[in-house]
Amino acid sequence: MKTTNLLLGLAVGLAPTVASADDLNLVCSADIVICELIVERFEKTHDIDVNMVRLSSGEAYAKLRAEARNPQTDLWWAGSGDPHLQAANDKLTQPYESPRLSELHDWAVKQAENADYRTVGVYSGALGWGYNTEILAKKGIEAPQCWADLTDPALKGEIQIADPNSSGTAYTALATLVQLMGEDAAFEYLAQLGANVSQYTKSGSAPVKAAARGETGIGIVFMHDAVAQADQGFPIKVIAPCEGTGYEVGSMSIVDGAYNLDAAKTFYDWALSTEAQNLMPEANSFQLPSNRAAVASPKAPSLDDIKLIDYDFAHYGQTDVRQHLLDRWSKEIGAAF
Ligand code: S7P
Repeated sequence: MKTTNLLLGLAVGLAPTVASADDLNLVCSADIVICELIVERFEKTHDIDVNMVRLSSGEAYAKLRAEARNPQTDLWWAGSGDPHLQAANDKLTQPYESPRLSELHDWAVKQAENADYRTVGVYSGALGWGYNTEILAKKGIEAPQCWADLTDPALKGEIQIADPNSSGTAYTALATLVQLMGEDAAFEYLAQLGANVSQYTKSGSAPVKAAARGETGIGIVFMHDAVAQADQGFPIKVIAPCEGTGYEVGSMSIVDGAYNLDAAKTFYDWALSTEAQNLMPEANSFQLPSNRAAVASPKAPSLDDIKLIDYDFAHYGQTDVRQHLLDRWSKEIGAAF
């Protein structure tokens, strides 16, 4: 929304509800640095003003849901795929088949097919953790290589992970553990893990940022978020869990009833281009791009080197499945904290 419209709205005491035709109201669920870079570059090459707000994936889904009758958002870019699939299930987002679909990796197209084209994959990355080598060495704690190692009492107070209600990363972790262990065993595991957790953060990447700065020993995050900290010179080592792990298909969706639909489609097509996807490493974002011709950073953890589970996106992106797991997490893990 142009600043003048916003000021006018505020001057007459009204919340601005509609935007002018060449605006785009974007929710961005990746790291703020790439959110800002992608907006800046898009605006440079298009005659569209972008109003961007950064929200974690679970929060973004909740915003779309709250606005369902009067959408204030046009496009939701990035964030882990399950909440995008849930939004698609709930028909909060609308089908769109970009002309660039044929340029994408199969996993990105499959994400679109699973949602009747109400979402699409923009990048991918595996779940793991980063640990602070100095903290663990100082405390004489052996570096955890497996999910099982994280429940070692020696790690009491040394682990951070996000709250899956707000964070797509943490929901990926929850769904991963359920797929690895079965639901009841996963919740038993999470209760044991909880004894070592010092904080459930709102944002998914916050735990490894805290580990990088010496505030905690370990942050359970997407591996590329741990790589970003190591790449900035922090004493972080990145681990892919030995038992296997889940991964995300970071996604993008156009909101059902989007006011600025043409602008949303223009951004959508651009965001699937090599030009846009090649920007990611510039912002220290080391996910694997969905456009086959985009260049993955050599620093991006390769999925071929990681023991991946066959993550069932269609199932864990279903509204009732995600809601059930989140309710159970809140009752058994969050409330006990
Ligand atoms: O930082 C990049 C990234 O890990 O953030 C997204 C994440 O889902 C958003 O954070 P929340 O966990 O707070 O929702 C990922 O899609 C992306 O790779």
